[in-house]
Amino acid sequence: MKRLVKNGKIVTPEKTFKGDILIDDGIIKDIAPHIKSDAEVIDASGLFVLHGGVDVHTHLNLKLGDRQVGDGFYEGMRAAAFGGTTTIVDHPEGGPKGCSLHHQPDYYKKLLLSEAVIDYGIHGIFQRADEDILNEIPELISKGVTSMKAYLTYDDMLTNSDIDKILNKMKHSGGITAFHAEDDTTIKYLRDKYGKEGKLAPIYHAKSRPAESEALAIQNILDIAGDAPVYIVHLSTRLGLEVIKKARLDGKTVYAETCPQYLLLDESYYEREDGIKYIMAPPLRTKEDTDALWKAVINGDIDVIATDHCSFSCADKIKFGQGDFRKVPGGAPGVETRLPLIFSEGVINGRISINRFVELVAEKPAQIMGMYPKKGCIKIGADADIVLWDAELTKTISVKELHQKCDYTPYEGMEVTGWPRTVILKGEIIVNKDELLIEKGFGEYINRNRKAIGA
Ligand code: DUC
Ligand code: ZN
Repeated sequence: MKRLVKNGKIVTPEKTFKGDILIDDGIIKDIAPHIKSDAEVIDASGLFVLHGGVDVHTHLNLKLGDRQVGDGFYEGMRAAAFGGTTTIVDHPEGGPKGCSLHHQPDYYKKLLLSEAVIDYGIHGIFQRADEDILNEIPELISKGVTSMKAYLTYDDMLTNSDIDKILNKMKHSGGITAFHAEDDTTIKYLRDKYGKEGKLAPIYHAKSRPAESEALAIQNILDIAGDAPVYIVHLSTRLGLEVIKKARLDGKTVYAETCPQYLLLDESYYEREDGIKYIMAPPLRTKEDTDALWKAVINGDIDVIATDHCSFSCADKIKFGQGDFRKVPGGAPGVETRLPLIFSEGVINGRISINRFVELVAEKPAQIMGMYPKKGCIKIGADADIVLWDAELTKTISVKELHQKCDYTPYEGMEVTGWPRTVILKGEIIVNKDELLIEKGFGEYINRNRKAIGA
């Protein structure tokens, strides 16, 4: 089916220009000021034409023991689509003890086949680093899993020797290693200390995971990394950022991802009556941290804005953890609100250009995670993943209006300007105003390949 997106203002990281986009068979076939065609016309007059959002940090369908997030694959992807995101890369939970490296990506792939409404990749997860696991790395990468995550805290935490082996093997296999960087020793000590002192209110969640623990963990990784590429997920502190900046001056390849919650919310939220909702790891930080992260978003030190969408419900947070921050399932939803929030706070508030906006939320994540130029850009030959963006539409965020299943949003009541009107994936209109127009199974697995890019 041929479609012609007409009269919009097309936005790329380099420029904004008026033009038409011709789509055939799901692919962008032409971009020009005026295209004559018998294709079905999608009128984009008065709207910006952006590439669909690429969110490379979600946890849909996550299950940790007896705790399950609210948004399964379908609900999370539906929410993403309504928020203008057409591609995600999901982080699975750890698999059964002793399982292979392939286990979780294979398992997720199977589940997603019949559930997906947008396109997706799947990250790998390192739960140990023995010879078998290391030997699996090249094969898993050849199947499109070009990025794998290691946690420096939680149960499947790795030693420095493990990290060294993983980074080396990933580098030689063309993969990138993502790190959840929080120092486990510090956190365990402080959680225990506050527990013994009966300091169990949500604010102690933040105090038990201090900024120094993030900086220390990042420093540790980068000391080991040599010239292997490193991707730091959900950077939340000024101190962590300083470590990354210094390592870059020393020639290291390190990418930094942050998320809307670390730019827009701060630790004062833990003092509110509903402070339990904001328990996530890393925790919300100080105003000084949010200011430093915005500065890094503006000057290019932050590469990616993703979400860490992890939708444990408020009901479950209360059920499991009321009265003890250590028992609250951590995480917050955000996949639907990422683009509007960053557009509103970034572009409308004059912090960044619309061109930098698309770089942060689509192009750079697609590049780093090996999906470019199929995804992340409006170029001839790319998938026609396009959002018609209304930069004047103002809405007040309310969980009642969102399309997630999760029962709350951390951004309830915020007034936000800039929302998608129409969302197109591979040339098909998947969302128009308030309607999802495709069936489960329309979303496809992306066979990622880092060699194709210049990130
Ligand atoms: N942080 C959370 O709060 N939840 C899930 C994973 C993570 O990194
Ligand atoms: Zn995460």
